[in-house]
Amino acid sequence: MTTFPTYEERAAKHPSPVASKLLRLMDEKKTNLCASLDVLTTKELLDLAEILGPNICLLKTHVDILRDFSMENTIIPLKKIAKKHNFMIFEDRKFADIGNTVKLQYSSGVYQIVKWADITNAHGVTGPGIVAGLKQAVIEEKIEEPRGLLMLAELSSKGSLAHGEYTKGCVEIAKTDKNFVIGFIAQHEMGGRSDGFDWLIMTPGVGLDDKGDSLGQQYRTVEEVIVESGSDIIIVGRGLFAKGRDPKVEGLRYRKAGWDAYMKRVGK
Ligand code: 5BU
Repeated sequence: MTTFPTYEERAAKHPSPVASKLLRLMDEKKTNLCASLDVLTTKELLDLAEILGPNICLLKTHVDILRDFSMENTIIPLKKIAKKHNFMIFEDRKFADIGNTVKLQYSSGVYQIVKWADITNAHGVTGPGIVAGLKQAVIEEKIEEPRGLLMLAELSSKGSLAHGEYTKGCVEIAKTDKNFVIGFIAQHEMGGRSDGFDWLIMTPGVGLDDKGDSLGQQYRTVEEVIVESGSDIIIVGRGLFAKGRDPKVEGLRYRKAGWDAYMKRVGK
């Protein structure tokens, strides 16, 4: 049977400062829960960040959903809450263009994602130039805090075309920059810790009460994702805060489920 190293052991050896910081805080806080907050207003985002903060390692945003986004009123307070509760921020931007365009999209426009998101992600459809373009934005903007990229290797939605050769191609693209690319958004492990890589696997489409939604989302349980599929981080959205759910209660519940599953996986 394969033995899985702990988050702590991986943190100590990881070549990426972002991955290392995240693995360390997961170990210290005892959580592998990423809250995905698809909400319409800054107030809802900040309120949920404050409530869920103690139970999460990562907060995932889609800032283009917010009606009232601003650096001053959204990002500055969000960063303060992140510092207070010790979690990192992941903007789920899903970049998908040629290197030069994504470089501009990452650094400029209304959102200036490179300035504040510890982690973002990209599709592999345009080839390895996407990694190089995003990395150039980090360098040219002289960002001092470390930044990390996840490649979208697999999706949770029904009928997704991201599988087989496409997924393998994403892994090859990830290998082009071992310090910047920290892992994958995927439904399964992507080659584990072979060839000197230690990919972080983050998995959306996680729900303990529902099987999916009416628009193609498919949910698997925490146990399926962490123990059976070897993922490292569970990404949970509506399971935490949909109408009728108490985010405080659900935050604790998913955190415990995620941590218990991790303990089982590492054999503790
Ligand atoms: P939910 O409310 O837990 O269904 O939200 C899931 C989030 O994860 C949502 O923000 C999606 O954009 C995101 N997601 C996903 O659901 N499935 C995927 O394969 C990818 C992202 Br990639």
